Amino acid sequence: MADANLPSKRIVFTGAAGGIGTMIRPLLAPLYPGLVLSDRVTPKNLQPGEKFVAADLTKPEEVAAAVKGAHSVMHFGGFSADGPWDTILQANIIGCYNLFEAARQAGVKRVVFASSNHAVGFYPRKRKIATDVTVRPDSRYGVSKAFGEALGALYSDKHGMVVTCLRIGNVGPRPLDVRRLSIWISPPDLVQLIRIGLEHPDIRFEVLYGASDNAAAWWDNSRAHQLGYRPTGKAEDFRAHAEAEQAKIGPDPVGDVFQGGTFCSAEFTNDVTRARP
Ligand code: 15L
Repeated sequence: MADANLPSKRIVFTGAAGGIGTMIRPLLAPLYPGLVLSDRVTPKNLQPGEKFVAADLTKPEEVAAAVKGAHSVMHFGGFSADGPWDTILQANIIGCYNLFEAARQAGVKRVVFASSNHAVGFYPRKRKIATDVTVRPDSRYGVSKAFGEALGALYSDKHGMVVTCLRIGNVGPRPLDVRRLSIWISPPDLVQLIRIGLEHPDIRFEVLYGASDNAAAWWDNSRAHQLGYRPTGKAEDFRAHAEAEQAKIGPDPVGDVFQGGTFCSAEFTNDVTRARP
């Protein structure tokens, strides 16, 4: 570990009341006693000993108050699916800017940013991609995640902030369908990646894929492995379940071609053959 005192330092976790926050809070609590949860609303089942500070990401003064005195921030807050432009603009564009800027002003050393596979969702499933590919967002949401990655690069290069962007696939106890066999990540594996972002001494700016050890992976996550990532989740262990669930879903001539699935087919007006590189 780079900093033996890190666990007791203030680490602010935005979006703590959301789906991912709810899954990983119990795993983070014993690792980081200094963790401070943040969201617009108080998380359900807040445990004794869990600290919480309310903050609306669209309000710079609330974000500044939340990150004051923080050593690190895990930024998982914002809108977690595609939505109307104003929703994405407020929560994920303005909110993300407010977070990075407040973090800079507060002297925050590290940010782990919850990016998404939807920043690169228009890559075809047939292609294996590394983390240095040009972004190909599949939605306004995907664009907002690419924006967050770009902000992270700016604050790293210009201000020396240590930033790790996790292009998260789909977090949960098991893959939900055939697409998720390629992009699933278990909660403990996601926590491993967060720990790398918070603790690894050699990081300046990184983009890593948030995926478990999936045989059907579309992503080359060798950089994460270089940094010590050893995922234990294997999507193939759940193939029968994923295929059974897939059988309940009809074919999607657009979404089935691209990594982003239904995020690609939603509002699609192009010809599939033209969209495919
Ligand atoms: C995401 O980025 C979303 O936050 C999540 O709700 C899922 O849709 C996931 O991607 C996915 O692609 O399965």
